[in-house]
Amino acid sequence: MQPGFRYLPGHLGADQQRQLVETLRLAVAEAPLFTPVMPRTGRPFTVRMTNLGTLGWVSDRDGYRYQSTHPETGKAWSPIPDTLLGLWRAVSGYPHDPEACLVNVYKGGAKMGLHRDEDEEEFTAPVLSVSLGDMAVFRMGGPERGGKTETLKLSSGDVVVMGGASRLCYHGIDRVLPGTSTLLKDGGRINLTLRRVTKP
Ligand code: MD3
Ligand code: FE
Repeated sequence: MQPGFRYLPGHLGADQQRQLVETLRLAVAEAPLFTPVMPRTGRPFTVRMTNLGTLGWVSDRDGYRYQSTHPETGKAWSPIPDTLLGLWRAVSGYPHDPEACLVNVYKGGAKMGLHRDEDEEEFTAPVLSVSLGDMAVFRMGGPERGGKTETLKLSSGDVVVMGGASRLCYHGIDRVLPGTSTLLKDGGRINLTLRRVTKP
């Protein structure tokens, strides 16, 4: 894997995972999941999303961007819960708090194609990912599209920190493996990514 990539398997225990899922249920009640569409084509993502924090990532026909309000309700996103802020402060190595927590929900055959996270202004901050629910096949490449890639299975409770050179590398989710976790009653997977968007 690339320098700056840190894999913390099982970093969150079962109780912390259950507590996070409960917090997310409340957050989703305030800021419902939406289906983003690709810029220009309007092709829907297979992943549904919402956000927590002062800024949230959205994608629609006009493009990708961060904004302070939910695209459908127009309301501000709920705050990032203290447990996630504590996790960021403990493992990010970055001296300012995250502004965005993107919540990706994978049901059925949902997946995420190879892409780079480059809509932020602050690339010296890592992206921190938390996996919940069914296992996923995560694919990680290098800084150029078309380069060599490798895969890693991400399980519920795993934390990944993408800092340094890994921060701008291509990555995606090939597939979710059904029936590999009992955390979510209806199955599927939730991924949280904490991000610093603006330069402090
Ligand atoms: C490597 N999410 O939301 S998390 C995304 O599991 C995203 O839902 C995936 O890619 C998911 O943008 C993967 C792991 C991850 C997140 C950000 C990265 C890996 C990364 C940024 C740079 C390099
Ligand atoms: Fe990404």
